[in-house]
Amino acid sequence: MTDRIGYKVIVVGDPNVGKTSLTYRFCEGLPLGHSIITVGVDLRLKMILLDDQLVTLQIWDTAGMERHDSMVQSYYRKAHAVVIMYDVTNRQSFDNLQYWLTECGRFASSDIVKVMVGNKCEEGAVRAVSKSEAQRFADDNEMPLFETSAKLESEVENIETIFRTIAHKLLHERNIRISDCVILQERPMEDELANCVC
Ligand SMILES: Nc1nc2c(ncn2[C@@H]2O[C@H](COP(=O)(O)OP(=O)(O)O)[C@@H](O)[C@H]2O)c(=O)[nH]1
Ligand SMILES: [Mg+2]
Repeated sequence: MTDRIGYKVIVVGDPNVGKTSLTYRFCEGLPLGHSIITVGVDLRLKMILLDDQLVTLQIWDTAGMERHDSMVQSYYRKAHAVVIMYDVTNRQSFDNLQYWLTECGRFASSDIVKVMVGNKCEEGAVRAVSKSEAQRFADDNEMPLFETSAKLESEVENIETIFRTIAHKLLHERNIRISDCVILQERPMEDELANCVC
């Protein structure tokens, strides 16, 4: 094993698509994961072993503040990757993917790694978005598409594949190597805490 590497991964999408469920399913299933709860953002850490490298993923979840403007910039700042989520049973959440891509374009680094995730894809779910339509949108925007269900225990491996794909792209395609916990030490929420009314 060589050096330790850390990446900031943010999860965006409409409220209720399952962002928290997905990150919780991924991070809390194994003993290495733990959460840090802050105002407006839940930050979870998860270590994975990728080609003999220990990679820490800092996964930022909006904690229900998806449309809270003052949070937006620090949320996107210095993110290495973004999971753009919709709910396959909710048409509006798919139609709003363009909004989330635009937000990424405004606030995130231009070379951010993007993956698209359609959630709530269980047997018997009443689909509002077909896989082929979602695939077209993903292809047009150069993102890999995953369909999953954060509700199902059996999807743990599939969900892990989403995050392993991200880490793999960052490490091998972009060759980005950030030493562990650099971002955590920056106290990114300071400006927003000063404005917080709670
Ligand atoms: N059927 C189904 N429900 C889900 C799934 N993931 C999340 N939910 C439910 O959808 C609601 C919103 O989930 P949450 O993770 O809080 O969404 P967020 O607002 O995007 O963070 C909750 O009632 C979850 O139990 C899923 O894969 N399938
Ligand atoms: Mg949430």
